[in-house]
Amino acid sequence: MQSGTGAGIGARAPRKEDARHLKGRAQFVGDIKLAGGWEAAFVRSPLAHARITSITKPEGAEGRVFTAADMADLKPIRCESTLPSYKVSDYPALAQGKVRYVGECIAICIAPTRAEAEDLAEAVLVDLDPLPPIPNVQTALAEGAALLHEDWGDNLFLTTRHDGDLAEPRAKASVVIEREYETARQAMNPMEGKGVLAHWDHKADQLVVYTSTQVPHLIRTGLSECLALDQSEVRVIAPDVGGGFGYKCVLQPEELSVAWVARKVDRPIRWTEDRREHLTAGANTRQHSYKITAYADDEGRLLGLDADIWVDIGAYSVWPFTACLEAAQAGGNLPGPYDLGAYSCRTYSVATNKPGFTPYRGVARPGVCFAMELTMDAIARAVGRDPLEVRCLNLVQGGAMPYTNITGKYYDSGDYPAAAREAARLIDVPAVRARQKAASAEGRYLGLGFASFTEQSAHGTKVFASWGLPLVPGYEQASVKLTPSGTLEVRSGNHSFGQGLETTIAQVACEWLTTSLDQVKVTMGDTGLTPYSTGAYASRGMVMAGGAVSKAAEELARRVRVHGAHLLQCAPEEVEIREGAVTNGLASASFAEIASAWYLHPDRLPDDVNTAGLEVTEGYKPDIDTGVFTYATHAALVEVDPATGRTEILDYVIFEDCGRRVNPLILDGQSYGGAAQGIGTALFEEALYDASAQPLTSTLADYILPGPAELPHFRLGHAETLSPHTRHGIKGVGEGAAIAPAGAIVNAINDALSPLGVELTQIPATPHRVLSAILDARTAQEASA
Ligand code: MCN
Ligand code: SMO
Repeated sequence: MQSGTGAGIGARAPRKEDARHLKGRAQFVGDIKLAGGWEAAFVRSPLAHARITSITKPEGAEGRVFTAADMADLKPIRCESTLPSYKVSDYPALAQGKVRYVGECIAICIAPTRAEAEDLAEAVLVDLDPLPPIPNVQTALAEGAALLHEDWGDNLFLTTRHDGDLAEPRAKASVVIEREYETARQAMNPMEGKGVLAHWDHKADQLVVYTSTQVPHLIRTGLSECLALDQSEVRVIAPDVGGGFGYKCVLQPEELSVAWVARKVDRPIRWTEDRREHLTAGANTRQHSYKITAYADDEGRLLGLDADIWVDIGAYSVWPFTACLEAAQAGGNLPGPYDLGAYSCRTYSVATNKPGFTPYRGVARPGVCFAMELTMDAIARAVGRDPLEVRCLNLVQGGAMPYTNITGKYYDSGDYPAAAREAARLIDVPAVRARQKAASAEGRYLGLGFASFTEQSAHGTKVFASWGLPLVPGYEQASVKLTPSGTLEVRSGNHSFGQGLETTIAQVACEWLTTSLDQVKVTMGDTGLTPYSTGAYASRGMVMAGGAVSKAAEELARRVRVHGAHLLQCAPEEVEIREGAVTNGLASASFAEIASAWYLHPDRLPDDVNTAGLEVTEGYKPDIDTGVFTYATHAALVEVDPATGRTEILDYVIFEDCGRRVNPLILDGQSYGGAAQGIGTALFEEALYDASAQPLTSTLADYILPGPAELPHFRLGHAETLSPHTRHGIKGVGEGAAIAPAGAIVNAINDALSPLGVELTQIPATPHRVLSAILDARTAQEASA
């Protein structure tokens, strides 16, 4: 590789996309204006579980209100899976026969403005015959429960089993820890809600769909399947996207309805999700329950683990990740970064009257990390040892790498205990303990907590195939070209939606072509202009799109050297690329001169010139399918006010290793943003439902997001162990920081409140929950006194 402008891998460069965002010049779905465009509003179910007995359209609204009966030619979203025991739930764009959650779409109404469309929606009369609601896992699994999908016979999407032999741990354990843990349902709350705008382009003879998505090529595949269009008849464009977080990596029913209606009425139709729609119909992630038995010896060495995990999936499988993903990930990731002798686990993916489960930053791992890390601390307390020492004893040791864990995950590289010790060093454990002691003397409650995890990133074909998905991601392609004026163009079918890929894939191209970042034009997210990509999720963007750009840029650099050497009248071996030019040390040919020769003056190049030209498309996959594992330890120092139950985070440290860091500035942002979301999971966010499965948290006054005042000043540390399996040794890390906060913070709360005999096992640790735990502990102590 070459050296040059300092814009390559490792540069702490400001993001290319920031200028337009800061100036308000970005273009989101809501900003796009198409002549004759109308807006859509949905009639949504007010009941969680009911049969639809009739729908009456308002008079005079012909051609402006559509129901499932109008859309007989539209196929439902159907997620097949090859996993045994899995049951398929057809997810219609508009409810058919019955509704299965509050907020499910029943009709789509269109009008010149959103306000008129909403008025129309209010005038649609829907008669519903209520069915017994299934608000939670307990009701769903109870004897004689009502059925969400009648033909299933029960309310289980899927059960999985990992049967290990726990006889030895049971016989040898001197400590047995039994715990139940609960995590709340959440909504993801990207700043920009979902949005979609569709129209039929008669010149291209194509449905053109602008949609706020992480996965434009996947949406094209999904839309064309459901609309029975050839893929060439659908073009999907993801413009600027204001955060995805997993919410925007699946095909949504509104996308289907809008596309169908736009084609039907032959005019541009747009739907923009509002916050209330998001908080109700989009409240669909994170909710797990755990029952765990851990067997340890008297040093705190974990000998075996037995677990049951329930996931509250909601009503439908989302495409293409299915209801299988969350529980499969939970069961596979519970052992986390630990070296564990025996493991048994059963998972239950349960259908309830709530919106269907969508992956959210961390996918299952925030839950399993919470459960595992609280269990680690419980073991430490039981054997009377320091929780950090018990962690380091149990973590896969650096010398054991690469390491295949008990669930078959292949940890490619790194030193997990070193990261835990570095986190401890950064938070300064002796100073923290002294501060805690001093505070305690004043009647204040300070606590320290740790959480460690691994983040499987950029996993490929075999892993996704093993989850039985209807569609298996594997590789990635990208195009790189020198324009006639000698600037660089990068095209990727992946997308940049806040995580900075637009800048970092440009940096990867600069690594080979040593041009400056503002000389690179990046085109992403348009199926009409980019090679196929399944998109950015599962922390795969940097490894996959970065790898493809790197391969293409390497080949382009080779061709540029050949042409440049010819212009300099020397051999290609005698030249190198430096600062956007080819040089032999004596003279140089600029990219502009080389491009000009190729495009406009072939007379300057040899007769037998390689006609492949200055445009290269290359494909890439890492040399293993099992993904590359980033890892981290988080450490939190908190103060809990026993009078109000409020927790304040006094200090927060993240020590992380994601292999080669492409842009350290962007990565700091990934840590801050991820950890902020993790703190929401730990302390604030909870989509609540009542006994009839009515959502109770439908505004941001009820659903509490952490703001700047609730967030600590994060302190970060890094190791950089290159992965042996990816280009440049890069590992993915986009989800990581969201995984550990709940474990670290609740461990810190439990440490703070241990003098009161409190052990919290449920998140979010709201003031109400903390206070109740304190009162319960006091009552229990008084009863036993
Ligand atoms: N990066 C880097 N060096 C590395 C790894 C990553 O510089 N070694 C940078 C890259 O800019 C990359 C980003 O960090 O784009 C995240 O890296 P990666 O792990 O490859 O994740 P993806 O690009 O696939 O992005 C998706 C990921 C996921 S799955 C969720 S969920 C999430 C996340 O990223 N959603 C986000 N981070 C987000 N950040 C923002 N602002 N908005 C979202 O919606
Ligand atoms: S939840 Mo991220 O889009 O994998």
